[in-house]
Amino acid sequence: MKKREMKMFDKIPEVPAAEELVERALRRAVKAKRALRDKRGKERVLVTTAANIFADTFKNVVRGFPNFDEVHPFYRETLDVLIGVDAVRSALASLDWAAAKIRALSQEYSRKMRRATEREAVALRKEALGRIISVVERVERRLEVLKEARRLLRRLPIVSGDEVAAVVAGYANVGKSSFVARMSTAKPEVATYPFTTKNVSVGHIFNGNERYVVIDTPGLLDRPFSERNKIELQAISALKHLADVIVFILDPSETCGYSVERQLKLLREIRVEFKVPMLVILNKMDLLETPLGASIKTNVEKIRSEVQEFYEVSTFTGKNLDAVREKLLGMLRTARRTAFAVA
Ligand SMILES: Nc1nc2c(ncn2[C@@H]2O[C@H](COP(=O)(O)OP(=O)(O)O)[C@@H](O)[C@H]2O)c(=O)[nH]1
Ligand SMILES: [Mg+2]
Repeated sequence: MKKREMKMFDKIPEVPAAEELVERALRRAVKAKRALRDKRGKERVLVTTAANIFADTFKNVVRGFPNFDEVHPFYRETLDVLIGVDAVRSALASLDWAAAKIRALSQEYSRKMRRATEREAVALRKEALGRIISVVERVERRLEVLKEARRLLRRLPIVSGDEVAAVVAGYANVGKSSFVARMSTAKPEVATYPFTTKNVSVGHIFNGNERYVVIDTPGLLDRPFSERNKIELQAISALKHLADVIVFILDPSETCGYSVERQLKLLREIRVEFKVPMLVILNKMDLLETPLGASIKTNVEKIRSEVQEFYEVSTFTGKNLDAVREKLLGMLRTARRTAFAVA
């Protein structure tokens, strides 16, 4: 996986808490002061060093955040649901304001201190630091918002705006994770999805120079929507931005614990909700050779009466997985072309 994309939100520097930042700035200012001999110079350097640390920290945070008009809608929507894009934007604007205000104060006092006596310089330094720190305190809440936004963004599954992704759906235990592991070369990365406590795993399918994402979302696309709470529905809604193709896995052996009827009901729901091309896969076909064979055959016919095209595979034996891979690559390629045509 390419570093550039993997580290998408790593550009955002750590956002310190106000108190921690004040402490750090004062400590460094005191250190800088020691290097000077002239008393008035010492007082001035205390102010300018602390001010620079505050202003630089704020500026770096502002610069590190992505432009939310340009990020993948998945990130924007997730951030919006959990924190609010407007809250983040206005927090960034506040930091911008604070940085400018602090620089202005630093210059103003620095000028005054050059003309002051030693005693006046001490008083001016106290006054300057007091005013500067009160600006920092005014953005305390904003820093908390940004700290939270950064934490959230860095925990999200990694998909860059120009990547094409297949999202895997189907009831629990039908073989979704086994399928992702079989399709993607690298060991899938696991990220905790912030809406739920569930893990999302992101694998990649490589084919020559092509690269696509396969996303497994356990706990999200494995139950009917009617059984969902609000948070889960929001998560699913955000996921819609990620999915260019849905891979829907059915288990006609029903060893997953769900009847084929229920599985087909979920398939219909997801087809309606996602409105993207769907690849239907029947897994565990190795069990045809077992006593379950007869009921599997019956279930395959049930599926056939509803689904025009599907692949019968086994992630255990690898049966038909090459054909599925080719088919999936074709669908992802088409999705990419469509995306480019729209853009
Ligand atoms: N017989 C058989 N069992 C399978 C196959 N694929 C997965 N399983 C089993 O089904 C169970 C669920 O698989 P998993 O990939 O974790 O399903 P998920 O919950 O949909 O991610 C596990 O016990 C697997 O060993 C298959 O092709 N054949
Ligand atoms: Mg799984």
